Amino acid sequence: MPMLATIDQFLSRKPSTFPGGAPALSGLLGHIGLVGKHLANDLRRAGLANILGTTGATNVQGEVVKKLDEIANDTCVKVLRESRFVCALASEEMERPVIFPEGSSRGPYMVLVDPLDGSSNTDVNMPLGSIFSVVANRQPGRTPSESDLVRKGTEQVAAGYLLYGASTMLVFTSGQGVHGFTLDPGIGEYLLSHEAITMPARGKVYAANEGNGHKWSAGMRKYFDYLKTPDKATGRPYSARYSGCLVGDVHRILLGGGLYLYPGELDKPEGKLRLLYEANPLAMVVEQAGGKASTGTMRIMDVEAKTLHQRVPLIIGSRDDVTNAEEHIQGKA
Ligand code: AFP
Repeated sequence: MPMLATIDQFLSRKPSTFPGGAPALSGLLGHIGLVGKHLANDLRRAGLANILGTTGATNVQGEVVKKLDEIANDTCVKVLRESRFVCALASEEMERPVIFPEGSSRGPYMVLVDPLDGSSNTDVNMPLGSIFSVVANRQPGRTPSESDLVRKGTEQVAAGYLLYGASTMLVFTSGQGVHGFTLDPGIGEYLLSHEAITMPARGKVYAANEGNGHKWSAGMRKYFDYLKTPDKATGRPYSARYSGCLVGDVHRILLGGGLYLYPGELDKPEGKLRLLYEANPLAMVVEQAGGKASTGTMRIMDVEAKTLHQRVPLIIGSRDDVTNAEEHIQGKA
């Protein structure tokens, strides 16, 4: 069996459209991967290291902060502060971004992260993730401002996630397909396990918190009735698969098809999920695998970015399933 490629070996195989080329992308992913190695190590021993439970504080989202949320955010800041590729970092856990001190060698990339996605799973040993979005400083060498980080999804130059499941994976795109690397804890290296992931146009599963169903529009509720109505020809009813971790659910759908929905609610039309470091990066990944990501009425990556922590309804997954959901939401089905 040939030796599985590392991220650097894989990226140097073909020309890269990433600004700065394959070496820059490989270097940046190497540092994001290092965040993953630290967090995978912490999570594996979390029950032994008194790092379960909450800190007692609440974050900018008004959510109770888990000890592991704080550890994950600190790890992102510490590792990316030392990265010569990164000049700024924004995070779900920080009200304002960190603009790293100017340095001649500091690179033009700005990273936006959800350091620990699915934190309601931390204390019950269920899947967790980290999500990252990368945009380029519009004026390399000039110290960026917060507004330089608030960008449309179409301006991302790379995006992806780390999945902390039975194994730890790094899945990313830089606009040239979606590729998955699995961490081999024995050698501490991410090795190519899923090259050029493509999604089926339609799936058999859906992921949503149906406990919120009474807050949804009539069109959305009609779509869920559609999903659960038996019909052999269209493979219905679909099965419900909701893990409490967006990364885990999207990873399942990326490999097997289907869709994840966190709709807007009648009293909260913007929904729960954050545009810049949850919806946009996963939208870039899913689109690059042939899928689709929508608010229900428009493409996620075309949504105007206005504030760092803005929320957006998210329907993401197999192309035909998302289109079908949109038609129900818009009253066309
Ligand atoms: P947390 O990271 O705050 O737990 O939120 C997780 C998440 O953003 C996403 O990973 C889940 O799919 C979704 O929210 C869970 O939300 P509900 O608890 O409202 O179902």
